[in-house]
Amino acid sequence: MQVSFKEIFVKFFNEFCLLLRLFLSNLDRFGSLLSVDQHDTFFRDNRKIIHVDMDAFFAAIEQRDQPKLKGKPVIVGGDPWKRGVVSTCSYEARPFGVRSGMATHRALQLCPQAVLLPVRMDRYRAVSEEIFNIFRQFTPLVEGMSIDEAYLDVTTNLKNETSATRLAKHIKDEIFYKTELTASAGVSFNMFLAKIASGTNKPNGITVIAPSCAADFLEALPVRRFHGVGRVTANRLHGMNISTGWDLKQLPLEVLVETFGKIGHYYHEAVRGIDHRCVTPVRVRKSLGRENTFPVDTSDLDFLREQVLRLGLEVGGILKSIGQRTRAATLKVKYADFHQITRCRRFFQTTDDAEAIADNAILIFNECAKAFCKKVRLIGVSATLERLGGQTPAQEEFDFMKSPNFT
Ligand code: TTP
Ligand code: MG
Repeated sequence: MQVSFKEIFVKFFNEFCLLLRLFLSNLDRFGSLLSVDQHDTFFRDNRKIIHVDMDAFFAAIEQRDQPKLKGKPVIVGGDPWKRGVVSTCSYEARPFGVRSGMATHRALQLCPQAVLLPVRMDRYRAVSEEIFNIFRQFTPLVEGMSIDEAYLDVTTNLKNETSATRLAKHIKDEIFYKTELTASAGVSFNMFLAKIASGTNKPNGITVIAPSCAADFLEALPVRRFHGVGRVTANRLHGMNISTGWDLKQLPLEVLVETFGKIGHYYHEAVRGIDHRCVTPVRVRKSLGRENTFPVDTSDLDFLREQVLRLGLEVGGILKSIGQRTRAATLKVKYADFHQITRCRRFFQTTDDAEAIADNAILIFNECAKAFCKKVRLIGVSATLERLGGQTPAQEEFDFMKSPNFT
């Protein structure tokens, strides 16, 4: 009996499909055999992610170190007479309207009985290290986002615990046992949802967004709470009569991209609970920036231009010294009323030339300066770091804004 090539091919193809189906239905068992990269790819949509964020981190450490401050409004921040700003405050100060980033002077007007303490960065860094060591007892897949927050991929974990919720409780308990500090945790199947979850029930809470609840949760969520939707975008959305996730979901992708540019793709996916990012233990720094808060607000354009030039040269110098190149420079301007703008300009090719970076920053400054309507409080210049493969990150502003606090 003669067997044709086609028949052999079909037989092999069927066998292959069967094996593939068997493999996919047993992913859990195969998981432990996979490398970290393969693990991330295969489990992308079937993962268990925990986001942990410490509560009132700097202030809570101060209250722990000085028990007499427990239960009292505590503000950690800069000198009100030197235009200092609030780094954070204890939950007792929050009902008075005190917030991170506001002028300390204003915060003390809102809550005069608050105890004001200076920032002790070394102390907070040491506690942060303790907390990250605890995270790594549960999984090696820990991605730190700032001094007090991290994502943990616990799909498989060092405790062999199948419930991510139980694990989150265990992590919180361990943090409290070792540091006497509380944390809030969010549990879900991707990073975007885990982050929203951890902020839902603060302080000292756990929120779980299971796959079956994600759509309802996101549809009811105010747009302002979507990570990446700032005040300006939220106002724009409200102007379009869009105030919840459900409203946002009704907008077609084309409209979102037309209205908001590239970030429209992100909104389209986020509101559907889609986020394929993997928890990456070593986060590559995306940008490097320097900024200056002036002793008095100013609208002196020559002075401001000189500052931009100086900051641009400084950033370029650091870039060269660490052997990095940049593809874009960003200018940040904070007005006297704390309203802030960032503008980015790309180079034709990557550079590490300090003068080119400074020139680019000046060009942006000259374009923006025409529209300066208020006095300026702070000005900053940052360079987007070149990534392997030559890609420029889409959201470099986020890193830029964070860097001054954590460097
Ligand atoms: P956050 O986690 O944003 O704030 P928090 O931990 O104080 O309070 P929450 O319970 O809402 O999470 O930031 C962590 C620390 O980073 C914070 O304690 C102080 C510091 N920080 C600044 O220095 N400047 C800032 O603008 C912000 C937002 C934080
Ligand atoms: Mg926090």
